[in-house]
Amino acid sequence: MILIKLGGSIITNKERPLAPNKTLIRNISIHLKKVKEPMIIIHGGGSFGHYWSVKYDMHTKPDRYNSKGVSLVKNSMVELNSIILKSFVESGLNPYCVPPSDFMIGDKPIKRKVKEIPKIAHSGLIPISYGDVMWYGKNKFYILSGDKIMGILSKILKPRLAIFATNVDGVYSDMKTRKLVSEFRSEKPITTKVSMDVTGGMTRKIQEARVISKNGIEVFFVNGKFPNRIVNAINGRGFEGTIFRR
Ligand code: IP8
Repeated sequence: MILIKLGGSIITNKERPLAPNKTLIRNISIHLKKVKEPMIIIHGGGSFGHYWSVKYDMHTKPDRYNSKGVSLVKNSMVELNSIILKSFVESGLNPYCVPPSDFMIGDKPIKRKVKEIPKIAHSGLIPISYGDVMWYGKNKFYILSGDKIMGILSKILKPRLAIFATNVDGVYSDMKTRKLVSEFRSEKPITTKVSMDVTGGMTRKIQEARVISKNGIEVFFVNGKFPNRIVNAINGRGFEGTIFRR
């Protein structure tokens, strides 16, 4: 079983609010049709969820955020998720939406619920979850990122591999020359000076990837703009990207 995170930067146009990248979503779904192994997909917020969370100053920290903001973030993620579900169906896949509120209470996973998700994947459907705004209790909400969901699911489900598809080729040791780091060993401290991307999104992904790989799960960073790289990473041929290993 494989976990795949489709970054918001590939499924949406981050430069424009509420702009899905329908062509790439379609192209990714067509490529995923070639995968014969059960998989679980997580997607990010891109110019949907992030657009509204920035506007209403909402973060990963549980807080009493503006109710309209909470509602708009939630609705925008449902909308982006529906676009993806529709595209998957049109490509002949059978997606099954699993919002994180199905397997989380507050900021904790419900293990029994999480363990049901791969069963759905083994039945021939593709469970799809996404970063979301979550009820925390005591009138508080928080933003749960898709990267965090990758960490939570990996820890409980121990997938064969976890793939982060982003809009860059992998982790660069130098942003100027775009020199790619081909492999990270999680037990070693990072010695190379890693240039993070502008949003800081890559920092969080690297942290999450290191935690996942410490548990013995291989983590691949690939450029999702070339969906064949996702398929190659799964099939173990001609891999282009960065691998995190224990
Ligand atoms: O794009 C965050 O998910 P991410 C989703 O994986 C929201 O960080 C609601 C902003």
